Amino acid sequence: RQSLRIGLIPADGIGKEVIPAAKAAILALGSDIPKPQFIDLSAGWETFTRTGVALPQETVDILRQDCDCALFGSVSSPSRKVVGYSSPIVALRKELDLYANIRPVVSVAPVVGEKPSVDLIVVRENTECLYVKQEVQTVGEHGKEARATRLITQRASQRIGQMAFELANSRPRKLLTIIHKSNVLSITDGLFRETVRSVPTLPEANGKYDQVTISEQLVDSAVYRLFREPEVFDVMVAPNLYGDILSDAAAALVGSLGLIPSINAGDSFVMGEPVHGSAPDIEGKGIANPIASIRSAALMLRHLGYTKGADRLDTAVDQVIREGKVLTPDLKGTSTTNEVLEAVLRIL
Ligand code: NAD
Ligand code: K
Ligand code: MN
Repeated sequence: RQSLRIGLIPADGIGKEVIPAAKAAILALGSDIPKPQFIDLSAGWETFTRTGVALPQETVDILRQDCDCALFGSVSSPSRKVVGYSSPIVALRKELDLYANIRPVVSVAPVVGEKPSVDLIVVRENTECLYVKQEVQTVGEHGKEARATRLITQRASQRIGQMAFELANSRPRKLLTIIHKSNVLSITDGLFRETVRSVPTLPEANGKYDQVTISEQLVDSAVYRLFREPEVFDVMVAPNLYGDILSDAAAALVGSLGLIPSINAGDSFVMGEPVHGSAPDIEGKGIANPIASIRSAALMLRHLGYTKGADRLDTAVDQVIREGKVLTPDLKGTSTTNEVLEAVLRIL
């Protein structure tokens, strides 16, 4: 491959501060990856207020036709209903069929507040559950009533299950925990649980996952356990909403959301994205932690097979964390986004 075409969608808030840092880190990899070519694309709340559309069709078309992969920052979605607005990241995941959200949470050093020996991956289903966003409000006998559809399909559960088994099988401990709430939601979560459980018995599995130990845990007690003994978890697979919540919770164990990367992965496209949102409380101050985004770039490159480039990014970031001298305020440091980036670039 001659070049690597990377769509950049910083979107809103600190996304605009951390995605440029990821870009700079990728550029520092030199010949360890094909020559990167960046394509700036718009989406988000600001785009919506400017143009009336949160996810321009042009952005989707360019991602599909002209990009090998993409990096997404974060959107500022309002908590109230705004006519015509819909979260562009939720839409993009569906448009590009990025059905798996893979979120590794790993402790690398005793950063302030960090629990040692956390080394887990949350595999979050990325296209359905309550995120189908079919909500209605009606008026009943006792006033307003709001309902939401929670969609769980065999197809989506099976492919996220396959992704989770693949990941678990590739790791030393080979442990997969299925997260659900089937004791209450026996039909929806029941289908998810059953379908994931049956992945090793599919003809195409063909004994591949024999070494994987399967366990399961109800989502509420999984959070409890995550806080008490996070070391018991290896790969956790969950429906969309539980996966979202679990990964933010796991982030707290290793010090900050500003450290946690993800990829949105499908069969033909991958988009790196820090797990955090647009962080309006620190936006514009230049103190957002760029590490989640740099690690997201590493995950994206690794997914594409550029292991050397990915390793270099991860090693540099880990070293900065371990040294503990140049850290942003979320990690009790006093450094800026740019100072952390500079420290990473010096190592690179
Ligand atoms: P958030 O993740 O933006 O922030 C939670 C807390 O973590 C804040 O205190 C913030 O300052 C801190 N934080 C997050 N990232 C950080 C970083 N890189 N460095 C330092 N500190 C960091 O969550 P929120 O406050 O609940 O949501 C804010 C907005 O983000 C909302 O509009 C929400 O819709 C949006 N959001 C978007 C995405 C996405 O783009 N996929 C994900 C989550 C939230
Ligand atoms: K994000
Ligand atoms: Mn989230």
